[in-house]
Amino acid sequence: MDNEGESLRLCHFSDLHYSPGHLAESDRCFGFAVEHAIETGCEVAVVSGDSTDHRLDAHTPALAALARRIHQLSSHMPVVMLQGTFSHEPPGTLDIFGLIGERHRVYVADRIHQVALCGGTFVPSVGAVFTAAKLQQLIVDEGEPEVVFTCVPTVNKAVLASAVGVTLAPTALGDHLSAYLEAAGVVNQQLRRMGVRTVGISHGTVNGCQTEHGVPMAGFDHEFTIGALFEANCDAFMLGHIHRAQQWEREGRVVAYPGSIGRFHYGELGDKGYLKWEVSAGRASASLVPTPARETVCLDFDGPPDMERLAAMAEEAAGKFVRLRWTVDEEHRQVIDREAITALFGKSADLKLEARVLPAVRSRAEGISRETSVPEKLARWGELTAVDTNPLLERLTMLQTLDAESIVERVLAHLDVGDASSQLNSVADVPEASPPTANGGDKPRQPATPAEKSGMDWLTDDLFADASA
Ligand SMILES: [Mn+2]
Repeated sequence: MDNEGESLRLCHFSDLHYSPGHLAESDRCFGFAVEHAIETGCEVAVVSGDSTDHRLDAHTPALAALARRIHQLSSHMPVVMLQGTFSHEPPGTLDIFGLIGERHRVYVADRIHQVALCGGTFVPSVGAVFTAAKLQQLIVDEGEPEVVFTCVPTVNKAVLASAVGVTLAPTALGDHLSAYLEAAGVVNQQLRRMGVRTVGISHGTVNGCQTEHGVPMAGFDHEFTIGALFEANCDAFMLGHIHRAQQWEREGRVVAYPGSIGRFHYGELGDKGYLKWEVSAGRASASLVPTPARETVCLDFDGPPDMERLAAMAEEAAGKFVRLRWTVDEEHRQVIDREAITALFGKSADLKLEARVLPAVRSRAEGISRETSVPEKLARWGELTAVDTNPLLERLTMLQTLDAESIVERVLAHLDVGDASSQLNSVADVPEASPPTANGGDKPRQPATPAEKSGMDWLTDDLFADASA
């Protein structure tokens, strides 16, 4: 049959991230998408990587749920599943899906190669691309393919690094992939001339694309440039990995990410969904069909949350997933009533409270560290605390210039002088030291130390005070 002008309807899902934690979100959204694709007459399905979120045991309900959806799809159309990020989808995870096709086959693409879909059968290339001879043979044996896929699953950077060296690996990856895409481009151009549709499938980052948080991905270690992808000469290039839907068009050919099937994190921008593609030789279009992804609301307060504003926001956040963040100084952290806030958002699907407490930073003596000598530091401290530091400076000089014995002698000498003057100054305040005369026959206490003699108290009086001052 001749495909020219006739378009094939493909459904393209990506980043399903099935896991116990995401099961409800993944399955509500992927379930919706699968049913929608079947109802609206899609003919071929593509899952472009990260079907699972991490290593899943065989008995995990999430794995069974995913298998059920793939099985459901395969009762209506052939399915291609591409290997995604290794940490999300350990190599080998997809193998089992190759066994569960119902009326149609489920094809697992876990190496760089091309594969033709001919009358419902997947015929893979032996090497990285089809040779001209093999293509001729294929058409003779099976008839003209409905579509030929160029598959570029996640490349294991560790393997590449061991081959080309760690420093070269990041850029070597891009170089290797663009060399491959160029080679595939030659074959795809041939196919187009024959009127055969060509579709690329890959999982990776296009330099300059935007993440789900609106951050542009710019760097030299990304897998692709948009130019390299168009070099592959595919009518449609179906991408996974980036969770935000976006697309690029050049001369009727389109490269697109559907983004993740559901909303797995707070603050993700834009609609979630799957892409419905119309692909004919030399022309493609993709439109996003939104899935019922959960709605998230992110509230941020610089300071304690305003309860009146929160009450108003809570009304609108009914049924949604709410994340409330605030930043407060340490001394205000007790002001926030978490229970009252939780009560306000009782109608929300979930409430996540995240407090950021700023530690109190007090400068004890500003500028003290800039002074170079101890006397200068002391003087600075005195300035800041309004303390007369002159007496302290005298003592500091003593400590710095005299030995312990001389200091003691000096102090004692002061105290002896003080003994005389204390008769004038201290007697009234220190009754114990007053002459024991008319005290009803009590035995007079004998002053035992110079301090007691001078009427001073070891605990409270300044024994070093200059008594003559
Ligand atoms: Mn992903």
